[in-house]
Amino acid sequence: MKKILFLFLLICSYSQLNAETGYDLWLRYQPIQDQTLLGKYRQQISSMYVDGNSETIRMAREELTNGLSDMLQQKFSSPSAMGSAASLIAARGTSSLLATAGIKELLAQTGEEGFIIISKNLSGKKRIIISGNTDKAILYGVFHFLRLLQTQQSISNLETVSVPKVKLRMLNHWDNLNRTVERGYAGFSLWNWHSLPGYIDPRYKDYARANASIGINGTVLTNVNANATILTKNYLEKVKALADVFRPYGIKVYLTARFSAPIEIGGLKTADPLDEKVRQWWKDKVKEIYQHIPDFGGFVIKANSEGQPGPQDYKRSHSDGANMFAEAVAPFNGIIMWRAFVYSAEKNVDRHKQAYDEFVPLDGAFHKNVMVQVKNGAIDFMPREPFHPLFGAMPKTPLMMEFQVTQEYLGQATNLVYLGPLFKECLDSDTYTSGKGSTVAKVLDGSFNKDQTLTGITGVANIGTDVNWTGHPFAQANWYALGRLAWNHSLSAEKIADEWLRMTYSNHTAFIQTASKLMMESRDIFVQYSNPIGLHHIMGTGHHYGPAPWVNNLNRPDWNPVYYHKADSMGIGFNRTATGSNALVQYHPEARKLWEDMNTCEEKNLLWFHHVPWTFKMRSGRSLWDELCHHYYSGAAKVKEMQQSWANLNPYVDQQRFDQVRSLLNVQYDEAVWWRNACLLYFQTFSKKPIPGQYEKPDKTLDYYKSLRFPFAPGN
Ligand code: BDP
Repeated sequence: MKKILFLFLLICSYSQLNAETGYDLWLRYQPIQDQTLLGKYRQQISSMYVDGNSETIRMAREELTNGLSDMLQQKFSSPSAMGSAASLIAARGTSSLLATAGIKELLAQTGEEGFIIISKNLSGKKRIIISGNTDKAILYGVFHFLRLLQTQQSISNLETVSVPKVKLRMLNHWDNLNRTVERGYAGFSLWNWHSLPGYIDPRYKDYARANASIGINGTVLTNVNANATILTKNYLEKVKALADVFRPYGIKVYLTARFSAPIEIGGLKTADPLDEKVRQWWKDKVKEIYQHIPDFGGFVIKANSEGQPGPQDYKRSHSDGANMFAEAVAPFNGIIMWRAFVYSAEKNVDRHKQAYDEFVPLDGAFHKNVMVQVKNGAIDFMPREPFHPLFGAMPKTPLMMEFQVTQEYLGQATNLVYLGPLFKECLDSDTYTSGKGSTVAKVLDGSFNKDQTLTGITGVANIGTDVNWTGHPFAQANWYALGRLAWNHSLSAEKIADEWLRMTYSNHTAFIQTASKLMMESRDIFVQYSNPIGLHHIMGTGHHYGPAPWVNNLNRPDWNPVYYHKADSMGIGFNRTATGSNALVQYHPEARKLWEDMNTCEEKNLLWFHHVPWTFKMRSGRSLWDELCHHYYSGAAKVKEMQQSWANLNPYVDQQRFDQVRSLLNVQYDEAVWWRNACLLYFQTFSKKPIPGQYEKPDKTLDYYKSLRFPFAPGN
């Protein structure tokens, strides 16, 4: 009876949680409720001092003051007189305050951005020291320290040394100058170009704070499908205004460069990268940019891809193009990220193979300040995709990972899909290119090339003007995960989900257990009801919303879903073995072994690499057709379970965010059933086999699903 009463009171108290919009992301700094813990924290942090005067230090001080005051519910400040008396000191290693701290050796390991957080006896008093070699490092340390409190960790004996594994940790915004966002599902672009530079929306600062809190240090403001107007004087002043807001948070600004800009805004007749006038035009343009933004990061360039102009228009190579830009930005320490996302409809070659075929011969031909930016897989950010064969295949060229945080192919903003497991699956894949254990992550971080100075991970942003930034409340976790993994690719997806949940919702154990499971399973569930067993690229045309495996009438064969699933009366799947397109040959023989033989191929990628008979016996004992039905039906059924799990979490979540997730899970269920029914009814026209009797039959016809249209679907 007592127990029930307690539970009742607990539920009452939780349901009074204040409504939240989600705007604060994971930086909510909620008052700590656990009185024992609060007492301990208050004792350990009785006073604080942040040493220094730079803008960055001011931001660190502001964050620490606000964070501690809110969480510990007592007023904190950082009085300049206090200095050595404080129990929490954040200061550079060179600060006189830390002269006797004995941290030199530690700081020798942390480079420019890494930090330490240690407990130490200093002048007879136990203290917590946050330190690094730069102000930016201290800012990162401050955010990390706040996270320890937010996630209710012990701060008794701290000995953290944290150094980012890659140098460039970025977001790519696919934002257009008219504020639409290509593949954006969270409203419009944050960048209000029209009111910039005069009006600085406070949101710009909050954007920078959020990024700095997870270690992101670069942002590409514009769409890869670039518009040359961003490079005109008017717009550069606007870019400068944003760069000024981001700078104190350690974030550099980058732009996309349209290859044909010399013609479009420069009045030249050509954009040939070997033409002297063109080269000079870019040099002048770059100089102008640096006059506005002295620490401008550089350019991302999509060239000769999906209709974008590029060097091949002039019979020049990708390296000719990239090196022209590299030369222009080199005097200012700028870098070029040249995208490897290229495939041509004219070539009758499996799209999977084209980037590798074009780029591997260019290994070693790029200037030192060029990175080749490679998507995680060879096709296109699919729900599940083997790692891109370029990883490990260009040992002389630094490769930048491009993940897609925005869920173009993973349920957009209506489906709860946590991408941590997807990112990790790719990062942990073994390329075998420098022996066993040559994971994609190690290729990226330069483990196999001592001379590699540029390393990086970027993600296509999922951020827009929606009040909660990302549309789906749980999509915030994907932004968070990208940053955390870019900092430390060896973190597990579980650990990241756990941190995010604690900071974004609640530290309550019952909440964490259920919500973490929900997140960790969500990506596999999405794959099951949309693209199981290695199916890919079977989504709706243009907007990419929902299923449309039947589409076969697009201009380019490699844009048609039928090109990818190849269903016929015999079976289904893309034969990429030696008897088919032989894309497999692009992988190291050891890596290839996972997939080469239909009988031993990992089942999750089976149809990616093989055309498999409908009657093929799967490991479950079922035929391929029955297995396909099993996946589609159990995937949809699991969304029902997700709904139930979420319903149980009502006591721990404020009503506003709870309701939004609940409603979206209802939408997600409907969409799962739509994927399931549409795909199975269509594939059944080839397999000619019944949907096994235990499953409820689709209540709509294939024609109905084919007739659906979404003229205003977002992000298109
Ligand atoms: C595809 C998107 C398209 C992008 C392209 C790219 O559908 O909008 O422009 O990738 O990465 O997945 O360039």
